[in-house]
Amino acid sequence: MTDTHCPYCSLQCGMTLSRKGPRLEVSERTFPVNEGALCRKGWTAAGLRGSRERLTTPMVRDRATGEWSAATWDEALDLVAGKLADLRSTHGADANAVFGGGGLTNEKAYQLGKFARVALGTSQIDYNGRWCMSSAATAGNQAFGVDRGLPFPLADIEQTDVCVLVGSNLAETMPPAARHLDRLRENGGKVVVIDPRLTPTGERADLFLQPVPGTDLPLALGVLHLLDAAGAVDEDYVAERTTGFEDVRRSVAAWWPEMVERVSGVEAAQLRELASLLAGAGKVMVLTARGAEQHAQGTATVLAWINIALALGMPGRPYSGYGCLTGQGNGQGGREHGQKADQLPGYRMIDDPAAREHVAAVWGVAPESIPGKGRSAYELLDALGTPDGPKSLLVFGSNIVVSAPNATHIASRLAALDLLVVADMVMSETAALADVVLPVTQWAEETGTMTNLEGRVILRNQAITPPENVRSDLDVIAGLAARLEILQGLSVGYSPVDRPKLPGLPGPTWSTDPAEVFDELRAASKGGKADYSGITYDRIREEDGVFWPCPEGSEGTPRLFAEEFFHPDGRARFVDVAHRGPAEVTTDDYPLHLTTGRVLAQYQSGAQTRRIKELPDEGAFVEMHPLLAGRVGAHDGDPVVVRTPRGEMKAPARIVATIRPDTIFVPFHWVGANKLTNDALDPSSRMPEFKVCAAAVSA
Ligand SMILES: Nc1nc2c(c(=O)[nH]1)N[C@H]1C(S)=C(S)[C@@H](COP(=O)(O)OP(=O)(O)OC[C@H]3O[C@@H](n4cnc5c(=O)[nH]c(N)nc54)[C@H](O)[C@@H]3O)O[C@H]1N2
Ligand SMILES: Nc1nc2c(c(=O)[nH]1)N[C@H]1C(S)=C(S)[C@@H](COP(=O)(O)OP(=O)(O)OC[C@H]3O[C@@H](n4cnc5c(=O)[nH]c(N)nc54)[C@H](O)[C@@H]3O)O[C@H]1N2
Ligand code: SF4
Ligand SMILES: [Mo]
Repeated sequence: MTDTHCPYCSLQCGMTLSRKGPRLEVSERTFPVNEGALCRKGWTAAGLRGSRERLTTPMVRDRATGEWSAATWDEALDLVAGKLADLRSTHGADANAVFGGGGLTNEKAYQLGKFARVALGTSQIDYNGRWCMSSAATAGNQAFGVDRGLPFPLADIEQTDVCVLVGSNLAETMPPAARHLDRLRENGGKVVVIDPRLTPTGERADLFLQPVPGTDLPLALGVLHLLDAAGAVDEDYVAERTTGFEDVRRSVAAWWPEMVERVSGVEAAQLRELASLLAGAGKVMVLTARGAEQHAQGTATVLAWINIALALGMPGRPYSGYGCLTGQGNGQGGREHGQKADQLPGYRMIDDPAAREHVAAVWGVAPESIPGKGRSAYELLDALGTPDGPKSLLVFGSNIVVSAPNATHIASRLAALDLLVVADMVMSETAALADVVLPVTQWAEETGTMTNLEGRVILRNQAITPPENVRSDLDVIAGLAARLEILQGLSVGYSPVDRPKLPGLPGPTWSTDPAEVFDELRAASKGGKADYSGITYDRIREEDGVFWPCPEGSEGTPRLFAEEFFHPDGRARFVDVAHRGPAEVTTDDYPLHLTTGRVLAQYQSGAQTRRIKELPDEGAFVEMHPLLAGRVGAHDGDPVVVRTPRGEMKAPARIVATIRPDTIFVPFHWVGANKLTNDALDPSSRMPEFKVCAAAVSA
């Protein structure tokens, strides 16, 4: 019996794994985040373990014939490292690129960032978190000076007075968390849900608002307008703990409820109801998720909702404030330790000289050898195989061709590469396009830490030995780094090929032991915003996880902002934001809003969950309102075609009265949805607009 955590979402529910012969069995375990409960995906997570779908040998594909052949690890790693070194010597270090994932452990994310900067010497590394919560991260940094998704434990929800969920379908995307909403209501609190679809989460709401996709920003401006008019602004808090309110106050003055109604489709009366709920509450929590964030105005939208929380004086007060419900298993830790294009471990910035110096010392390299900022995820993929772009891509933990926006275009960029390498447990749709596929261990077969949506660092313990010939990501990284050092003539791993090694630098090490890598990560994060230096595996085991920041000697920090925010002056910032609307507007040819998202039983690109027999694999569908179905002549269950300016897909209609008549919804767990989505990016977070574009549907 091994105590561990679920392989999937950011809740990181505690579970126990036990061996039943060759099989692995999941059973419940008391852990504060899930209190023993798991969703269907968690209960069935061991299903991939014995599955014939598991990759068990490195595979190399012949480009001419398209045929796969099995290779030994030495053959595969020699081939990859040789090609990487060639590309670097011909085109420069930025010819090689790396793509990581928010599902990787902290140890892997850390080592991947270091591998890119030190072993490859490339600036070209980013990860799928750009597609997840990056707009909330950017907004949090701007407003509070730090980005920790939830600045309080999740269970604090139960003690607030009003909880506003903007674009979250938590009842289906983190089901054990829905109990907090239920208990909040039992305690007499109110739940507000804002979503173009009445979801199982919306069904739990005391007040449900159903806006046009992409209009959460004007909604927020309208709410703040009403709060200010009602005298509900906490002037003392605003004066003592924030800056920038006057500009915001001026700009929301124009957002009368009737104007908001015209833009968002939400009735002025409902807006007034929300404002009076908020004005009368002592404690308010505003939580955003992908519905509000995955927009070309995602950062501005989150900032507008943060402005409401600040104006009410909530952040830093008990059971109050703003939070982002991060999505991936390690969505939080994955954005802290350097797999992001502009970042070094400990949430340090790569263009900060002090940060470079600190991290270089831990890595054993010269600060000037660390490259600068690279391209963001979508821009990186978009540049692949172009004259100035990378010629190779190493993918760890993402199924790009299913989950990237404008996916047909991205598939063509992958095809233009000289080398595509995918490390995965299964032959995902992206792995199937690779030149080399490397079979890696999955969660139960390795140890590592994850940081859940609360900023709680938890430990996944290895429960079972991996299949023969399968290696961990840390092994793959170490194997490639060792080969690159030899090929590049770098006995001490000093990265720029053309510079002599500096005396006195020990050079990097590439441990394959997660505990050793974690110790190095602790040192690298020390003094950074996300300081893990006081966290140890033993402490995590004893304390049910430890919240960062946790410098040495600290107990950890479950709740942030009680005294001050993370900006140098200790104050939070109001940021004045304006509404521009979605990047793509509806036209006569494309009269509908298309939005995309999730269903309970599937996870992300479906690479893992579509291979688990116990989970229903129903395929994509097109959710539409009966009025729309009547207009286009669609019948429930019959195929319809959805078109956008980028492509089309065919899937059965699912006719429900719970969606706006002007909006259709397609889940993205199956190939198709992302042939339709728009690759317009948020100007600061570089988040693509997954949640709205213009579409047409026909029967
Ligand atoms: N079952 C399941 N659970 C998951 C995942 C999964 O794939 N499957 N993935 C995990 C990950 S990585 C993430 S990021 C989270 C995501 O968790 P959520 O954000 O809860 O999930 P989504 O379904 O993407 O979007 C939430 C809701 O946003 C609504 N929405 C669409 N457009 C808009 C809009 O313009 N405004 C507003 N207000 N709402 C809008 C959708 O109708 C949807 O109900 O889930 C995590 N949990
Ligand atoms: N249209 C639309 N598109 C979306 C979204 C949306 O709402 N709408 N949401 C976006 C969001 S929020 C997210 S997070 C992304 C997620 O989309 P992806 O980045 O594709 O995420 P996954 O499907 O989880 O892919 C993870 C892959 O890595 C493998 N894997 C899992 N663990 C490991 C590991 O430890 N090591 C290695 N090497 N491989 C591993 C899995 O088998 C799988 O193939 O999708 C985004 N795309
Ligand atoms: S809610 Fe998330 S972490 Fe919990 S069992 Fe389901 S997928 Fe796993
Ligand atoms: Mo996500």
